[in-house]
Amino acid sequence: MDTSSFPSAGELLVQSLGACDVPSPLLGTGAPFVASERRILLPSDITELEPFLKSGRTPPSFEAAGPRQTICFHPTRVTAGLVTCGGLCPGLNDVVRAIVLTLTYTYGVRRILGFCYGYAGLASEPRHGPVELTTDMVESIHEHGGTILGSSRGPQDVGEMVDTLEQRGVDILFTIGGDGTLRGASALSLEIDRRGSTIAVIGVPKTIDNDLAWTVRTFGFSTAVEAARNPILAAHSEARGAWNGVGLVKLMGRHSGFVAAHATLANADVNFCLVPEVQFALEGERGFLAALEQRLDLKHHAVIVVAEGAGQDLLEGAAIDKDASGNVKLGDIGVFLRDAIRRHFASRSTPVDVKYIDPSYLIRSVPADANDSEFCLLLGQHAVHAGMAGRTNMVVSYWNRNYVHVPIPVAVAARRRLDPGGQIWRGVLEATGQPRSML
Ligand code: JJ5
Repeated sequence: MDTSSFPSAGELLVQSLGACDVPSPLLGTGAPFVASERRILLPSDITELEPFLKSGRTPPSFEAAGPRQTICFHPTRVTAGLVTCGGLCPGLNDVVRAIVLTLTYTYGVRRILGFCYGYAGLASEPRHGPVELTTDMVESIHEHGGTILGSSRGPQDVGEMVDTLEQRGVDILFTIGGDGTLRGASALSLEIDRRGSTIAVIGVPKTIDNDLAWTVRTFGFSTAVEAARNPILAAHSEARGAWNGVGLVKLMGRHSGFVAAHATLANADVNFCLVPEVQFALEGERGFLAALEQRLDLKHHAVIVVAEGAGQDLLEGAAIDKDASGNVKLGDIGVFLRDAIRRHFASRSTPVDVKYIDPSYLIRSVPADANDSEFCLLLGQHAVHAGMAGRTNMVVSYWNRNYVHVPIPVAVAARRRLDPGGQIWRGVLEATGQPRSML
C-alpha cells in the first residue's frame, strides 16, 4: 500500500475558531462527551496500516465528531444560518430538521435563519429574505421530499455572502450541498478568516451518487436505490410483455455507478448494468450490442440499467455543454442507447421493442427512507456539535463506524468510484451474467 494515498496529518487537522472555553449546556446532564483528542483511523486494513507501524509514523486519523465539554459560543446568544444548495436529494429536509431541533433542544439556541434558494439567498439582494426557523416549522418536514428552504445551483460572490452573514449576525453557517457547494463553503471560511471574523462554516455533504471519498455512505443513496426498484420492475414487465422486449432504465451516477450497481444487486431482473467506471464498446463481436443479441436469442427479453455517466466516450460529436456551475453536461446515454439498439436490430431485420425509462426526478424528490432518515438525523446532530465547538471549514462524515470531522479540502480532493476489481462489481457480473468485458 502506498501511504502517500492518505492525506497528511496536517491536511487532516480541522480548523478551529480559537479559544473555546464556554461550558457546554450539556454539562451535568450525563451526556457522553467526546474528548478532543479522540481520533479515528483512516486505514482499516492491516496492509494499509503496516507501513506506518513499521516506520514508526503515526497512522492518519480523523477527529471524532460529537459534543465537547467546552464550546465556542454562548448558546443563547448564537445566531445560526442554514442553506441547502444544488439538486434535490432525499433527506434534505431531514438534515434541516435535525439541525434546527438539535440547536434548539440540545443547546438552547434561539435564532436560526434559513437562507432561501441556495447561495442566492446569501447574495446582497436575494429574491427571498431569510426565514426564521422554529421547531414547530420543521416538526414534520421529513415526511416530504425536496427542501423547505428551496435550492439553487451556481456560485455567488463570496464577499457579498460574508457581508450578509455579518449583517445578519450569523455565528455558525450550515451548508448542505455537493462538492461545488462545499468548495464555496471553504472559500467563505477563508474570507471570514481574512476579515478576522469568527463565523463557523460546517458542511453536510450531499451526493445521491455516493461518490464522496472518506465516507461509508452519503444521505439519500439508500432511498435512491429503493426508489429505483419500481422503474426496474416496470422495465422488466414492459420487456416481458413484448417479443424481444428491451427495458432500459437510466439511473443517477455522473462519475460513479454506485446507484446503478446497487439497484442491479437489489433487483434480480437486471441483465446488463453499465457504469462510468467500466468502459464498453457498442459494436464488434464482444461489444454490448452483440451481447444483447445473444441474450434476446436466449430469452427474448432483456433489462438494462445504465448510469448517466456510462459510455460517454461513445457519444462523440455531442457538443460539450456546461451547466451554471461549469460542470460538463453529460450527453444522454439513455436516448443514445435506445436509438443504437433500434438501429442495430433494424439493420438485421430483427424486431425489438425498446422502452426507455428515465426516473431521475422521481427518485431525487421522494422523502428519505427510514435508513436515510436516521442517518440524516445523526449527521445533523454532529454538524451542530461541531459548529458549537467552533470547528470550521469541515464536513461531517461517517468512517470506520464513527462520525468524524473531515476538512473540506480533503473531502473534495478525490471522488469515490466503483472498483472494477472489487466485490460489488464482481457481484453485479455474477447477478446479471453479462460478459466481464464488452470491449
Ligand atoms: O469534481 C468533482 C468531485 C470531487 C470530489 N465532481 C463531482 C464530485 C466530486 N467529489 C466527490 C464529492 C461529492 C460530494 C461532496 Cl459534498 C463532496 Cl465534498 C465530494
